[in-house]
Amino acid sequence: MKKVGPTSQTPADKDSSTKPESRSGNGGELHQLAGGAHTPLTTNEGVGIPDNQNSLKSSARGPVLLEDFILREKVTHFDHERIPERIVHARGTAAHGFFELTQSLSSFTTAKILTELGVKTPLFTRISTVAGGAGSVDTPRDVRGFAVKFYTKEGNWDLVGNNVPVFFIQDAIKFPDLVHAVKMEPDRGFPQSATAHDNFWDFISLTPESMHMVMWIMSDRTLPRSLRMMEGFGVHSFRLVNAAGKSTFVKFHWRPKLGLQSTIWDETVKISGADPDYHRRDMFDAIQAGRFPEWELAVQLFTQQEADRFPFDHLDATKLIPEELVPLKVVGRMVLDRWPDNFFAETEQVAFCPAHLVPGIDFSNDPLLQGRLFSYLDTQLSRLGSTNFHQLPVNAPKCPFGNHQRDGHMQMEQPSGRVNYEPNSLSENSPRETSRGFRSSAVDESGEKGRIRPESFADHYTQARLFYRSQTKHEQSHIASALVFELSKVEHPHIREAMVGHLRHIEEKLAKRVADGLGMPQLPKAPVAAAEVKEMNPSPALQIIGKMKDTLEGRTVGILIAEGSDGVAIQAAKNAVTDAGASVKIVAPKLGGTKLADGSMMASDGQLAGTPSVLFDAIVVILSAAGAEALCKESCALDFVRDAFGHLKAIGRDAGAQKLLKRAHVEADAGVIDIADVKAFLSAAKTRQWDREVSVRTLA
Ligand code: HDD
Repeated sequence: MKKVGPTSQTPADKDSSTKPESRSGNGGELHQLAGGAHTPLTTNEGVGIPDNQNSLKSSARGPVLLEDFILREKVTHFDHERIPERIVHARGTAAHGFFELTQSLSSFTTAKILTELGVKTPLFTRISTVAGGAGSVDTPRDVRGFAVKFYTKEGNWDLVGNNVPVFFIQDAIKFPDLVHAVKMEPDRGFPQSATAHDNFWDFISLTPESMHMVMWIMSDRTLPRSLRMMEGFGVHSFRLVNAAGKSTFVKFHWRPKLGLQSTIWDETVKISGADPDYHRRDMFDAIQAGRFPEWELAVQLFTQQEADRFPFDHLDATKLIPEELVPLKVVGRMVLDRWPDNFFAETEQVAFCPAHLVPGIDFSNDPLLQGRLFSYLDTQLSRLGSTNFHQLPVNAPKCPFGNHQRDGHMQMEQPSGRVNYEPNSLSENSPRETSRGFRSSAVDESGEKGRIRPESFADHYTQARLFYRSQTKHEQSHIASALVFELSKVEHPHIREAMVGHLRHIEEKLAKRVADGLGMPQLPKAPVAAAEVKEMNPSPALQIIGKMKDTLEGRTVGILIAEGSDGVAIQAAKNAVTDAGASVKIVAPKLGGTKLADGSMMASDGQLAGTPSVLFDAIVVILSAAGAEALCKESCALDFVRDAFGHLKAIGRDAGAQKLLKRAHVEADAGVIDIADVKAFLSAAKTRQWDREVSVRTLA
């Protein structure tokens, strides 16, 4: 048989003794890296691999031999590349960064991370969706997980929260039911990453304690524009414990430097198709560009006596403490400034656990939190496969640590010496108890043991009402419309009716809007409420619109151009937008180059058909008459402007673009601006044209 020359993409190293005797060709045109010394490719046992293109065969066209240990090792490893994905929060994006304390809490806690001003504590933050699988899209309507691992000097502290300050259920024993109900239905395997189905709403309609959370998930909070424009919450009350052993309750809040911003439903649906990795890419791009995502850490501190006066029980995770009742105190900042080197090793293998606390911080008796303390460690054992997962670099503390726990699957440490127990008299240096260790705060507990839900947890509607009434009218319309959308996907009428019945306790007008949107002939009966629904003062801090920042920072403006566009106008718009802190992307029918009016060529960042306006916060359209004429025949160009209009975005345009706008039925309004008045455009681009909404869609 004729022997053919080497075909590998990377040339084998210079040692001719490793050259294979025989290889069949697979095309010799592959790009080869320039010669020089290469890291030799080896098996996991360190044996050099001379041919990474062909398996070992009995003859050139004969069967593959079982003795090919190189093939078997490689394929076996590949077969086991995936580990079980997280049962919830499988889809996540993470980054490294630091926390810097700006205001000491030394009178409340001994935790160094909260008392040492100016010290930068390294951290790893993972933000996730909850319901979808690891490969699901970034932008379903879903709560976002917000988990931070602080590598403090006194051990790892994990603050494992969400972008919503309350939760669906009051007791951890209901979590498996909640998650089963929200995930794909077990017989049919759909829907992926969506609450709009019977099982979810069936469970919810039978779980009145979830009504407050329902208001949050139906709001635009679950449609964040960017992970950088979301709040985060520790949800539960925790305790801070000072040197005297005195404890103070605390709630943790993350507040984004860029302010809050969400998308709207129709836009979100389209983003999912246009860029399934929209949020991950946005975070990656921001970090690569040095625009580091940043949040303030704020705390709400309160004593037991103050808690006793709240008109709700702060140990109930379906309740929040309005900022107007206990103000937020900003104590530090988190900056995410480094993308992980390897997605699997870090983002996938990071193991958070609410039980990871440091001295000076302690748990409260919130029964949901208490159940979580067990669940997370347990899940890592099946997900990461070993009790030694804490040794993985992303999970290992960055302070010295050691004990006498030994062995187990994938033990990476190699402890030396005779002693593996404590106390012992044989080793001076083996780990011993430390007076600086974690101490639980001394809390007096008494009462009868039992499976009891306290009376103080019985009110399920007051804070749902508080949330709804605190919203602007636009946000209220979005909540009502989201409920209509979700419940319209529910096949069983009794579930829809049960849900509308609950809404009557929250706000009669909301129930009517939803019933009307669903075409219900009459309002269903409200269920019996377990406790009187009380009035609370509205809390504007619960709005998104009220918390948007008057800035273009972190936003992106898309400029649509075509053959013959005015290069001077494009450049002027580009400069003004970038000066205002936003990024610009040029969109054109062709990627490589567009011939402008002056004959020069301009490359674009996105090809029109694959770069719809849903990817931008505002758009500018600069076209020649001929360019506009040509684009009028392109549905993607018509969608570009029509969607920007429908999604309430500012549209800057020159005279030539008018024709395209007209063909797309884009009406002139306060947000459609001649780009010559670039100041007016910039100011409109910082927000949405909320008043336009009634002209573009019927909301419930
Ligand atoms: Fe949970 C993951 C947040 C209740 C059981 N949870 C997980 C993650 C976040 C949260 C952000 C992803 C962490 C990561 O990025 O790896 N979970 C919450 C919040 C809750 C909550 C804010 C309520 C306030 N969770 C909760 C309960 C239980 C769990 C009541 C069980 C009784 N959660 C888990 C879990 C997960 C998890 C199954 C899946 C993957 C993991 O832990 O590591 O154990």
